Amino acid sequence: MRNSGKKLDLVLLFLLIVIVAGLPLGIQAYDRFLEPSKPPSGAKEFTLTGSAQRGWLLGEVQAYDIVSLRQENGPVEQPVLEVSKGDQVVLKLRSSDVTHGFSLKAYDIYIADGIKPGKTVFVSFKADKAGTFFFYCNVFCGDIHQHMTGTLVVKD
Ligand SMILES: [Cu+2]
Repeated sequence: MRNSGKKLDLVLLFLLIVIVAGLPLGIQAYDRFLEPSKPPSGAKEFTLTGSAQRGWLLGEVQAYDIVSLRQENGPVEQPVLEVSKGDQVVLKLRSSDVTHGFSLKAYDIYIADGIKPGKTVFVSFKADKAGTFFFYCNVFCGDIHQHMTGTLVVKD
């Protein structure tokens, strides 16, 4: 009886180790699974991940970074994207928490149904106007919503 109890403990311990070790791998695989398609080759690609605490974060935020991101109280990020006139630009828009939105008026880009966590919204356009343009979140997402902006610089 005692012996079988110990065996059960070992089995449970083993299961726990498998779960703890396997979870990050599973999350990574899931993140890759969410990535639907490759952007056109030669395009300038940027990933912007919306955070209701930190604004637009440049780059990918993995699922396992999100918990620490929520605890951090860093400055609001306002990224600057630089491209050259004539470049094809691909934006990969993601959210790390709540539904965000995206608007880049100068290029008539307006994401109407939001950027939801776990989904990637692709925006592709040709940067045919030189100048400095602002993009922002167009879905109210919390305290920093008004500051959730960034800049696109298209060099001539
Ligand atoms: Cu937002």
